[in-house]
Amino acid sequence: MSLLAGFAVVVTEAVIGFYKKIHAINFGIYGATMVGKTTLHHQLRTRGEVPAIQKRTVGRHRATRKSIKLDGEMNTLKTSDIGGEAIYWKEWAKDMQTRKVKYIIFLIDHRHLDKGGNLDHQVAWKFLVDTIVSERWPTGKKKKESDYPLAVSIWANKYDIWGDKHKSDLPIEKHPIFEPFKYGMQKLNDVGIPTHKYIVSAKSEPEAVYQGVFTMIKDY
Ligand SMILES: Nc1nc2c(ncn2[C@@H]2O[C@H](COP(=O)(O)OP(=O)(O)OP(=O)(O)O)[C@@H](O)[C@H]2O)c(=O)[nH]1
Ligand SMILES: [Mg+2]
Repeated sequence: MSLLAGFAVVVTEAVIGFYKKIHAINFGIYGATMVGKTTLHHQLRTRGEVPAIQKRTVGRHRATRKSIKLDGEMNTLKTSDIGGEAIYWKEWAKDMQTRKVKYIIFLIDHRHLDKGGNLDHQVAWKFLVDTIVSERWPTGKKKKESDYPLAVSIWANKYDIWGDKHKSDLPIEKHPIFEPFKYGMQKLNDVGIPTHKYIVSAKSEPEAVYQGVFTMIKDY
């Protein structure tokens, strides 16, 4: 490669890098209380082991940017931490509407596997899916094509806790932890929104977290 061509490559890469730094992709992170949403936000902000979070999130926090790097590649996300208790779910809808969220991560954990009667995730998931597939926002405003997300991913979090107890030889997509969410995924697919499944430990696996985010951006 000539010196000039080499210089052009360096400049192009710098421009792409700069663009990716200032151009943030809107992600929405939702899920029932205690699933690990605040933990995931910490992991996106500072790579490493996240200290245990004691406090429940109240309401909707201002959206902030997080630049994440993986294998020399960079992406900048914008996310807002919102409480998972049912009284805050309307804030998820507001977050999607005001920021035109492009990618959604719905976090779950193993509580429904441990206790079949626990429906925390299923009820929250139904609310989320109904809000997404609806032709109108809860405010009554009609949605435009650009108001729909590009993809929705279910992340089964806290693998470090449940991985051994709920071992499965099946591929990730077939793991029983995702079973109750099938119908909702089908509803999303029916309106043209692709779905994705992922297993992770947001608290202790930065690499897996970043890989999950990069996969969503690349594949959808
Ligand atoms: N072992 C383990 N614990 C986790 C993981 N992710 C989150 N936790 C713990 O789960 C608890 C709840 O995590 P949070 O991040 O506060 O959950 P949240 O979804 O923000 O909860 P709300 O704010 O109430 O909606 C905390 O004690 C975390 O330390 C994980 O991957 N592994
Ligand atoms: Mg929280």
